[in-house]
Amino acid sequence: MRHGGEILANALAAHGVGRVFSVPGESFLAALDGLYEIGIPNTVCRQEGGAAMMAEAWGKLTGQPGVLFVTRGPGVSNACAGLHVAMQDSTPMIAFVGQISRGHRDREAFQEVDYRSVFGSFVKWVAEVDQTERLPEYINRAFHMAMSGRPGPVVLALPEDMLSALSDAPDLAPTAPAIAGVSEAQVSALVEMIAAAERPLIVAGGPGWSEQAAADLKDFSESWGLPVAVTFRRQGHMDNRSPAYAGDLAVGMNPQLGARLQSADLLVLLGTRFGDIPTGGYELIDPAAPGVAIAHIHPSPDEIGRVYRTDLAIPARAADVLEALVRLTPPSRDPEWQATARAEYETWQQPKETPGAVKLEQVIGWLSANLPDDAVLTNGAGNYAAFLHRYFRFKQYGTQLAPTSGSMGYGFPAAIAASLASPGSCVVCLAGDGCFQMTLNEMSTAVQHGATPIVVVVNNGRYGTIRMHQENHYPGRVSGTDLVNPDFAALARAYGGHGETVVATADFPAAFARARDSGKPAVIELQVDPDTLSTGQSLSGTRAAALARLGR
Ligand SMILES: Cc1ncc(C[n+]2csc(CCOP(=O)(O)OP(=O)(O)O)c2C)c(N)n1
Ligand SMILES: [Mg+2]
Repeated sequence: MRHGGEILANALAAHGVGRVFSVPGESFLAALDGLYEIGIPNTVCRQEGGAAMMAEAWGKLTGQPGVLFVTRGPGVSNACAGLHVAMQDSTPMIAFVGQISRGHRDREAFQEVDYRSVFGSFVKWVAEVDQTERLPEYINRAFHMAMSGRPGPVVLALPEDMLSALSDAPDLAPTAPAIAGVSEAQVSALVEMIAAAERPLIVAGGPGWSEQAAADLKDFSESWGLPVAVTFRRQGHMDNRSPAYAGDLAVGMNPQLGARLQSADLLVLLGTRFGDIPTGGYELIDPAAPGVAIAHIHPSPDEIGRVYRTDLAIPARAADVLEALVRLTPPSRDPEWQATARAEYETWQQPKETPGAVKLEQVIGWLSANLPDDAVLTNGAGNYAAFLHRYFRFKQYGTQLAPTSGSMGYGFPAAIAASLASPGSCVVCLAGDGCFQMTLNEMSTAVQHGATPIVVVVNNGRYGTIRMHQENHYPGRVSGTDLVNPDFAALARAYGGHGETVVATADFPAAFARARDSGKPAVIELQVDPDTLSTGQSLSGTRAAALARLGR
């Protein structure tokens, strides 16, 4: 006989779970006991939001579900931020959450949550385990759901008395992965479409890629003479140094790449959902009248045809389609279309000077030129991130950890997870002053567990992104966007980390070297000119319209 916590921990071990992330609660003591018994490392965090983002980043990095344990009510409420990232980013993740005893249900007992109604559309699948002996079955299904088709987060609620009860239920071996294959006929149809097109554009994105898939995409696009755009925060899907790489369809994208997307006569959507961000809010390609042939490859048939009608639908993983394509002999193609796309990307990457003594564009340029190829870069949300997306060249798959969902606070916990996954490796988190303060309490988690990420905090003393929108939409009426900040370097030292403050661009390389050599989690505060990140040239038309509307 084993208690539910032991049964659960054995099931995790059977699924190859090498680490879990948690904030403890009295609701799942039996699960903690099971983890202790089996010896699965438990990264105990300071707040469930950070813990959930670490688990999500673990899922992104490894392709296997990141596993989280949080308590009921307040614990799971805090964890929502990370669950939402996993949902929008299609990341495999399983959150085990505590629940009140079965006999108290529906009385709104202490910290009770009706998980099925709360998480119905928030996560991919939610369930509550009522019988101890069915734990192995539910956990198998949780892993299956997190990984199948379009991956995503699963919430599994564990009533306290169910978890501590004894059962003689046997372990279950993991279920076989359900991976849709690609047929020769589908590959031939795709090849014909590409051969017939004059201006084909590959748009690569989505989850479930691999180093091999990124290498295949590079070989395929280079030898076939095809330009490749990647979607928002999926820049590691191809070596950015390749002559086929044309840039990212991000928020604030290169307008020339947007124009190229519009002028293409064939879009090969490789693994991406192709939503509002790569299409400029569905404006560059109108779902009602797309005006372009579309071949859509996605592991979930339900995502194909969801927003855009398609001419060729291949419900398969991009990796498998690329593996087939890379073996074929390419037809000849005019090199012009690919070469101009690349030239436009390189022009876009030329540093555009910002005001002040610390030039963020130069700092990112230095990182791009000097970090090892396998350095992992993370970020959350804010205008500072646009500099990373624009000026950094990602060289390998798995080197970009960033929320396509635009969640502030993500970069630091993601960097901790990346550092734990590969101890001693180079992991750099770029964070805004606002962004970092959402999860910087995890600094002590990093110290406790031996993670050594380097955080570069871009301090402009404001929620710069929102100030930019505010100045454009309501000129001269600033409110609610100023920040009074701590001394970030001193704070890092107080946590037992390394701290640096940089006030001139030229001082950055030495500060970075000291941070790297410290062998501790490190924070480098960049004191940038407030206007660096809040002047919205791209919105100047909006600003003019707003001024006219307000009669100024
Ligand atoms: C969790 C969360 N809360 C609020 C927002 C809205 N938001 C987007 S960017 C931003 C400001 C970010 O400030 P900071 O990190 O300092 O970066 P900056 O824009 O100044 O470069 C805010 C508040 C968000 N995306 N996520
Ligand atoms: Mg800021």
